[in-house]
Amino acid sequence: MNPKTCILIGAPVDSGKRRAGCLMGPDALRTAGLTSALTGLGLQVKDFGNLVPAPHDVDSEDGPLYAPNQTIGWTKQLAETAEQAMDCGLPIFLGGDHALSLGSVVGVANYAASQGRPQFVLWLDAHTDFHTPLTTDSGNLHGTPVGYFTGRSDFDGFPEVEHPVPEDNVCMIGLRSVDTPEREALEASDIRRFDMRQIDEAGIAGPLSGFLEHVARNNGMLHVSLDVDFLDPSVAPAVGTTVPGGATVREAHLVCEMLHDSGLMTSLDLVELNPFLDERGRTAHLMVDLCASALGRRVFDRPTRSYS
Ligand code: 6HN
Ligand code: MN
Ligand code: MN
Ligand code: MN
Repeated sequence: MNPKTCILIGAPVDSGKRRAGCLMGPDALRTAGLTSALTGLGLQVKDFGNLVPAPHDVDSEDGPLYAPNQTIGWTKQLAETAEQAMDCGLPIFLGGDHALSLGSVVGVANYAASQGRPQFVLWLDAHTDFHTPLTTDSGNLHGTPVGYFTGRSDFDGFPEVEHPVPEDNVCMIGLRSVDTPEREALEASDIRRFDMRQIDEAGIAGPLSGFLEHVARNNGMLHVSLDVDFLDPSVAPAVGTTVPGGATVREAHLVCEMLHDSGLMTSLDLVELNPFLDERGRTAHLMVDLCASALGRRVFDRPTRSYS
């Protein structure tokens, strides 16, 4: 059953990298019509407004990491809010950069643990975001959320991850920019990963179906994290980390339509939208349309597919 209530949680996180602008993301998604797109599908929508980070020490400018204290403040706030919101419906985290997923995923995983259910994560991104604070070259913490929520070490000062998401419960699709330390760690892990070449060769539906079957067999809760740069920059320019050769509009919609048909998605991040880089709102509108597909918008009805 798909939940009937969506909870919009604005998370104007901009501390995950140096280039500013993602703080405008939540309001751009609202301006692009997110609420009416969802109510038009017969869903209830509650908007929790925009969060602020938990109190934190001021960041200095000379460390190897960019703005770690601010990201720690966001992680605490988001983890708490995410866990609470899971009781009210399907939370949609409006980013904000991808550092928000350090908090959103930990929060939903804590909730899943409280229900005695396993947490799964679908990572739709050009990047793996599997760094730790010690392996990142850029010092940008938006490149670390998967490392954090799967329980990698060296996240000093961050809240302890009580319920790490098991590697085998994580699936990445869309990859085409992977740093060497990420590649080495990933190859030694059980994380499922599909780069763009595999999508070119086999299509996107097969890898996704296989993962959805895995989620369903385990009665899992499924968090989906959609980074704007999953999409090709020609259709989604409003992101600081564009990488050519990304998903097409139809590939992305198909993923979202299959997610809806599966009935498995229990929470969603829409991240990395930088409205400062957009062209007349086209990226914001595309993200809203994808979100609508994930929540049931379709051209024609078709039988619901059940995975097991
Ligand atoms: N994202 N691997 C690069 C870095 O700086 O660590 C890029 C990270 C991109 C982050 O996709 O949200
Ligand atoms: Mn990302
Ligand atoms: Mn617990
Ligand atoms: Mn990315």
